[in-house]
Amino acid sequence: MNKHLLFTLLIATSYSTQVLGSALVVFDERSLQDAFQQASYNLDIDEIIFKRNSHISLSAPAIYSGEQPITLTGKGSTIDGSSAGSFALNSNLSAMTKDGTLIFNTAGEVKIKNLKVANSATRGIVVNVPVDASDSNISVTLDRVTVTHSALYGLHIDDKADAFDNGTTGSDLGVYLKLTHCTFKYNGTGAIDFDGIRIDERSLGDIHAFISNTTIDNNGGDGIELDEAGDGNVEVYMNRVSLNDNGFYNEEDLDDGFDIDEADAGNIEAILSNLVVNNNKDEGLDFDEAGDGNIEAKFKRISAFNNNDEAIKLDEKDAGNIEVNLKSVDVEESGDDGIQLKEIGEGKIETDLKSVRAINNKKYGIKIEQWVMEGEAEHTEEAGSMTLKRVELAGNGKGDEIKTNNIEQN
Ligand SMILES: [Ca+2]
Ligand SMILES: [Ca+2]
Ligand SMILES: [Ca+2]
Ligand SMILES: [Ca+2]
Repeated sequence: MNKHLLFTLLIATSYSTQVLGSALVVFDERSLQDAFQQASYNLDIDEIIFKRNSHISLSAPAIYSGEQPITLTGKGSTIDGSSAGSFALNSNLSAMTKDGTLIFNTAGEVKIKNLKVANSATRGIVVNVPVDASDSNISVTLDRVTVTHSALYGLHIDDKADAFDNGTTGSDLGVYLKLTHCTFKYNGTGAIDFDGIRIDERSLGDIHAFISNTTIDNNGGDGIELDEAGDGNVEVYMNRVSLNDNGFYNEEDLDDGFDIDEADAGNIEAILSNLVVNNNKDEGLDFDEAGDGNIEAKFKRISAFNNNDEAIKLDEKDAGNIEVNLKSVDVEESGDDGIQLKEIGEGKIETDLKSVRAINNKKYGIKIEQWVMEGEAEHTEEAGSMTLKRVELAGNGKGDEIKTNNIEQN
């Protein structure tokens, strides 16, 4: 498209939207909807800039379906999504909807800065991965973004090919998520099983999540769930994150602070530091790995108090090992074990605990079990190992020894 034609087109279609180079300036619903539409067909538009501290109520979802990378520069603005779409409850009280307040149907990079999305009638921010997308991974970067009081997910990145997900159909791409200085609170309070943050990654591709200085509290489902199936890993790095008071919405099946489900080939690799994980209604950290692949975890300076089930639970199945390194980890007042590591199938556990405290947990303070088949009477594989330095257990319901199966202390 030549520049003159583009200019004419922008003038013709943007009576309510200001144009600033390759960016559009928005301040109300009409200009915002306009900007999303224009950016969806005009590859030259790569940024939508909000007038500082705008308050915009949407009466319908704003949908971006362009191919190019897009940046939303919020400048402290708030989008109210209380009238942007709706959902239907099905018979098991789960929700079906394609709606969200801000929807991005794109494999282009999505960046959002300094914006609040509040009161969404369905989901807050949604990124749908096109099923035929290829090239580079989906990339979503949020900085100083707050998503609160969404009825369903706060943030949803969806790589499932259809709503009747059979667990494996999705794009060949993976998902890269970066969150800095973000807040996800009070989401998932309109139907069961909706999380503050949810990534569904299917078919080929990894989930890479980098999250720092972020608050993920008081969400009805899990605070954050990373759900990966098909070939590919879940690789997560968190620093200075709170995961408190999540999982209360469905009393029949309560939810966690942080849930990872990794299936088929691939590892869970988690480096977590400076986390507070309190008062979640199921587990605090609940990581499940199945199929070929390992759990590799390094946790440092984590406190997890008063979670209703285990504070930290790592479960590895089928071929693969658990390698866990815990340093300055404090688990107290859990409703089950404080820390539970369980390895089933071919593979071993190697664990290194330094300055770990497990106090007043209802069952074991620490349980580390390596099996081929859970409950087998005889050990048929080489024992796993644990290395302990300054490990303190006290007041735990089933005693203050570490409970093990086929683990030798170094
Ligand atoms: Ca994929
Ligand atoms: Ca996998
Ligand atoms: Ca495995
Ligand atoms: Ca094993």
